[in-house]
Amino acid sequence: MSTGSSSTVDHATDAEPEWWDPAEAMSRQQLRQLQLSRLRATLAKAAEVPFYRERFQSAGIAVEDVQSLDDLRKLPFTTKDDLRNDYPLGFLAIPRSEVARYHGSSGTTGRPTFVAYSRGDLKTWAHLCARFLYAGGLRPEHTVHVAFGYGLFTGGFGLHYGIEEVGSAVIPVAAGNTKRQVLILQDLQPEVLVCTPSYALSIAEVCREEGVDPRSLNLRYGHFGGEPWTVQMREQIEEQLGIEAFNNYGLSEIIGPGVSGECSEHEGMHVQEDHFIVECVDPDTLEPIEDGSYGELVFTTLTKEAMPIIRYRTRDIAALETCPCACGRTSVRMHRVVGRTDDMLIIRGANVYPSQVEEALLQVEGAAPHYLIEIHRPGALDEVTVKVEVLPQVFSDRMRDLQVLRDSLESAIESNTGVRMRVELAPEHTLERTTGKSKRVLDHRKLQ
Ligand code: DLL
Repeated sequence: MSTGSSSTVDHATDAEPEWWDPAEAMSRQQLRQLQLSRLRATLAKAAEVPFYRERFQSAGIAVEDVQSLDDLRKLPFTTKDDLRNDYPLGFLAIPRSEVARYHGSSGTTGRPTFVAYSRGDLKTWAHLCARFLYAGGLRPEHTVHVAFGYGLFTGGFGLHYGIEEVGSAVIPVAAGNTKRQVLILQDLQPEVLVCTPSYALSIAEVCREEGVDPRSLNLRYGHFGGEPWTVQMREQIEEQLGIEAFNNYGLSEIIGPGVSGECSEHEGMHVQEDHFIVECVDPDTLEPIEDGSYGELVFTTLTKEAMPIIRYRTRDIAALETCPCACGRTSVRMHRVVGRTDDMLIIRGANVYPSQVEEALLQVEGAAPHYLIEIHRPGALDEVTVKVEVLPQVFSDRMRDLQVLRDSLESAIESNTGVRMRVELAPEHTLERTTGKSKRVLDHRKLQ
């Protein structure tokens, strides 16, 4: 059984393998043994990085003290601030001469957080992306349109090499120039689309504007990730593009895309546990959260050479599921991310994630999946306005119908979040579109 980074699929036979790498279906016991030995090797490597050496010392922990996976809990967490404090490359565990590539976090302001990859890391990364793409229907005979940014952002290059490892053809279109995307989708007829979920909707919209029915394209599957999206958003994408949509998750600090991805059961994203240990903790107490309950995800890398990371606090809120998946993969699955702790809005004392607003909006017929949440505090109390675009056929109707729609949206939001928000209906195309990660919140309280 292979657990390494090379492909084990035999393309010479006609029988279609169930998974890309048999390691995806190893027994839990085998997996735990593998995790422990990889964890110990990772800790030995990390202990050569001054940051971890000091952290381990001040926590009074030696690498030899880690005798079981439970001992992981004795180790300190790593945060984004730790990476920022050791900017640019304080976490590097190999000589600069052995670095094969750099990427960066997607923050648009301030300094990026750089991450480095060895040649071995790049192979592992391609392999992990190949696994989730294969689980979501990608086969060597397919052509894939990649509309993720190629650059410091890990989306474009990460998926690109995964697609090549499956043996499929890749069209590296990159993000932007949406009319050109439509042309390429029409002319090269790819079966698979890869981008952020919000950009998939923008592509569908521009298709229609160009007089092309997005459902008439040759697309069959889509692999979307890079930002939170709700089940309702998935339904919209599937409906508008006539495809089956798959979710995949990752973050640059850990490797990029490839940390987890959905199989065709759509029952959560399989965490690639032979390469990462995942924990779910209460973001306040940092105590473990039971399976099925929501908490902050924490990842430890097990095979990263250039930048091993121990117990990285992602700020992403999700739940873990350990019950077996019908697909046969044995890994833990994570539910879709509901939001980030730093995106959580505290409105009049209540905690609200933008995804709860999205869920409510898309349950009401007539609302388009384009919205912006604006928060002001004119006096003592927060006021929230949700601007939402309305489908064109609805917008041209009578005033009274618009009033009814607004009331329904306000009630849906209130029942989903517990907070009353004012809804402002906007005509089609009045809210800004993005080609990458969408911005759903404008918090004027922070701008004051
Ligand atoms: O967004 C890596 C990636 C690229 C994943 C393409 C999937 C596809 P960063 O730019 O470092 O890396 O941003 C990581 O994006 O902590 C989450 O908050 C969010 N995120 C990524 N994928 C998902 C997803 C890439 N499927 C941050 N659902 C993460 C929800 C996601 N949030």
